Amino acid sequence: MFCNQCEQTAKGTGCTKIGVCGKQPEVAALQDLLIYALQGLSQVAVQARAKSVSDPETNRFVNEGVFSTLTNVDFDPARFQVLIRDAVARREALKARASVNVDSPAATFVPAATLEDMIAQGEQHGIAEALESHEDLRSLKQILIYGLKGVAAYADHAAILGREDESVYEFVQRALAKSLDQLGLEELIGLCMECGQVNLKAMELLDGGNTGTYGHPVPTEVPLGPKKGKAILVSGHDLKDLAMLLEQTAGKGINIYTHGEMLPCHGYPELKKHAHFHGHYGTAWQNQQKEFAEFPGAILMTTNCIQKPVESYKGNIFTTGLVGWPGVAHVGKDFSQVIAKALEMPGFTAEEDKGSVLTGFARNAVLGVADKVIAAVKGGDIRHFFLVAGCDGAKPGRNYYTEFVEKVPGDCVVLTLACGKFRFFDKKLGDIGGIPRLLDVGQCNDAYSAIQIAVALAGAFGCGVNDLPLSMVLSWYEQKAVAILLTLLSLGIKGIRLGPSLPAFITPNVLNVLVENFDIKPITTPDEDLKAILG
Ligand code: SF4
Ligand code: SF3
Repeated sequence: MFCNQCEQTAKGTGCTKIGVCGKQPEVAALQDLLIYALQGLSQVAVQARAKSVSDPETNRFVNEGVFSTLTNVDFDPARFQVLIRDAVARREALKARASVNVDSPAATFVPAATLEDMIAQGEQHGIAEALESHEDLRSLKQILIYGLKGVAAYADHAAILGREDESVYEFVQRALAKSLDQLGLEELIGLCMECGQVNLKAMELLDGGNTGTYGHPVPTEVPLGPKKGKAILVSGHDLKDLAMLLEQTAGKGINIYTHGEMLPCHGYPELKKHAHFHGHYGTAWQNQQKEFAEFPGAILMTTNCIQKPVESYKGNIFTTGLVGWPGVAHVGKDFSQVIAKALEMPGFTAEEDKGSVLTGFARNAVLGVADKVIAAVKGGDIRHFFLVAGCDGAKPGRNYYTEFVEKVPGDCVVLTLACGKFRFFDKKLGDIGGIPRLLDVGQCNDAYSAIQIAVALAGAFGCGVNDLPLSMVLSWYEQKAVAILLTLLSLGIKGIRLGPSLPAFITPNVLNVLVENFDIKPITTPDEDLKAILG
């Protein structure tokens, strides 16, 4: 196997024997084969679109397939086998429907009859040498394909809430199809920038879906301690799954807790109205084996990031949607099995006070007090804003982000989003004239919200985003972060600090291009970086 798509890749170069994430070589091969099948399907879809044929179901299928290969989503070989066969069946159906004839190897590939032979096929279509032999061009193709995984994830979440846009599907398929061609440096850089723009659109669609369905988040205090009683823990990113679970558990004496990226859900009016939507449990994804083992109720995983469940809770955890782990019960949108498990389990035996955190500072809430914020900046009360955002992960170097936030001077405000916030989310940083110094904007996809806040502030100050007293200190782990980084670069945002380590798939030459054009830099130490930013 070879996989280098995430930040924890083995030795900082690539997982070759087994994934550090727990991905088995056969799953890696099947994921590669699925991408290949989707590239072939996309070649056909591009030709079909040229004849004004676009199939809504196929469009959604392509994104679901791509999303399934994102880190920590699906580890189940059986599910990939089905997706690969489905991709080929849809490809042939689309050829017939649009009367197109594409005879490339990817568009005519036939999956082997057995799982074993499919795995062997997958090994021929890896993301490494087979994709492109020139290392800088391969680097750019990997950036593009990994970025597409992030776009597909956000677009899929948005589609679940009824928000779709043909331009997103068109790009994902065009880029997948093109990734099989011989492309030059300029063309690949252009596609990566376009991927960033399309990701902005996907995040906008998702923002519209989330706020349009559940209202604009409002500042909300979320308890970190449990309530006495039966419990269900919901992890992942999917608001609709949570909403359905809240409805299905109403009046059943079960309290619902968020985990990881679901924390910001507490701020949405249509979710927080449920009296049994209690609080938040645990921290980021990489601590789940310990934290889930101690949770006395059922656990529902709605998207990434699932980790290998340990025996002690394997019978209590359920997956839904695109998430999968072999041997873990996969449920649809009827959560009766999850509810039955929660009722069977002891639940929390006593109430415990573990303090609270604030969430709900998405664009509407922050821009609602924009006058106050602008006055505080003009009056010198707020010196600088830091967006300390991105993924969490297991590496010790990620303490940088905790220390950085601790060391941010008292006249500066920290905006945060995504699961990296768990490095500092419960710090009491106080406020500046009533404006909290730590503002949780939301999930990773709420990078859209943070961008809107930055654009509005730039408008108010009559300057560009790069001229604002704002610095971005980002952490990455999986491919949604790649997509967000491409979005920020495509918006011309400069001087981003990135850590904890740079992606293995970026070659020195590609890094040079990024440094020259965007002044992107690796994090160093909190003291040095703060000094460089604030002087
Ligand atoms: Fe390795 Fe990350 Fe790929 Fe998992 S997703 S196999 S940890 S590079
Ligand atoms: Fe975290 Fe997986 Fe990236 Fe949504 S939950 S940010 S790592």
